[in-house]
Amino acid sequence: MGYLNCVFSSSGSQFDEAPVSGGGLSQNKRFSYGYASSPGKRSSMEDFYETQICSVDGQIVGLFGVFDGHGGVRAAEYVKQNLFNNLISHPKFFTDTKLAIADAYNHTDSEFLKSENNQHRDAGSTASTAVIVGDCLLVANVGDSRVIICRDGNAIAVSRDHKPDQSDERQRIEDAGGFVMWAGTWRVGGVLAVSRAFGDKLLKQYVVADPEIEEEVINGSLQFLILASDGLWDVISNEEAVSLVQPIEDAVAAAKRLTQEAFDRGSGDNITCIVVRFHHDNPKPT
Ligand SMILES: *[C@@H]1O[C@H](CO)[C@@H](O)[C@H](O)[C@H]1NC(C)=O
Ligand SMILES: *[C@@H]1O[C@H](CO)[C@@H](O)[C@H](O)[C@H]1NC(C)=O
Ligand SMILES: CC(=O)N[C@H]1CO[C@H](CO)[C@@H](O)[C@@H]1O
Repeated sequence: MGYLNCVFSSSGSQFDEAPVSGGGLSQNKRFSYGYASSPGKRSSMEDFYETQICSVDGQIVGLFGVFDGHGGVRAAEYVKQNLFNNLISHPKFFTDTKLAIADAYNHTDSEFLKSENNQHRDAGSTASTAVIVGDCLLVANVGDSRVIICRDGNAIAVSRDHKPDQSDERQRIEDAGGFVMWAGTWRVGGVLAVSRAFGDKLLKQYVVADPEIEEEVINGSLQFLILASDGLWDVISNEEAVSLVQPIEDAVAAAKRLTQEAFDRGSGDNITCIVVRFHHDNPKPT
């Protein structure tokens, strides 16, 4: 287990009516972040998020995640509380970060399912995470909380939404003996509108927590990163999000602006976003 010293950590607040926001700056000043979260026009909040800047074995690591729950808050809250701890304590966190991420997703899901024994309603959650280690950005996701980056002014999606009507996802589900059915939207087993998730015990054979992982180089062309729940992406395109954030230097103000815009456009869902800005004018750590 690595030496761990978390200097800043924030929590998703479950039943807050008003939007919450906040942010921070890494000690080496190479990146800053802001988050904003609003229950939107519905009454309960099932979006959770986590932001941490930690020192693991003396190296600064950024950890950011958005977890959009369904069927209650249990899965989203569990993933928020455990996923990053499981990740940074993985023996291969530095030497094979991709493997560590895949293992941490799998392990966290298994442990959550074990804890779910006496529940009669299935709970599940998406997870989209961004991990900053040195000059490397690793984005992983299950579900539809999309992550995009802005590189040289261009909006680039670095996660893929896991929807049951994606042909390869549908094939994977059918190969496992499941089915995809239209019920207002395409749903696994006629029930669930995402094809990968944490939890969802009854659909687990089909709805896996196996993340897709994308690696990006942090260099002068990488300007910022946005992670958000579908409450935002339902009403704002990737390009619009980049245009909105680009002129706003302060990451907290940018996250608030995005959330407000989604709300103003009538998003009826929970809205949560995290903006991470990279600062290239600061010296690299030695
Ligand atoms: C997840 O872990 C279990 C053991 O806990 C293992 O059997 C399974 O193959 C793993 N799945 C993936 C996708 O790594
Ligand atoms: C940064 O990395 C990207 C993607 O790997 C590459 O296309 C680009 O040329 C690099 N830009 C700079 C300024 O190093
Ligand atoms: C306040 C709000 O929008 N709550 C919703 C958050 O998202 C979950 C899952 O989509 C809904 O079930 C909640 O009603």
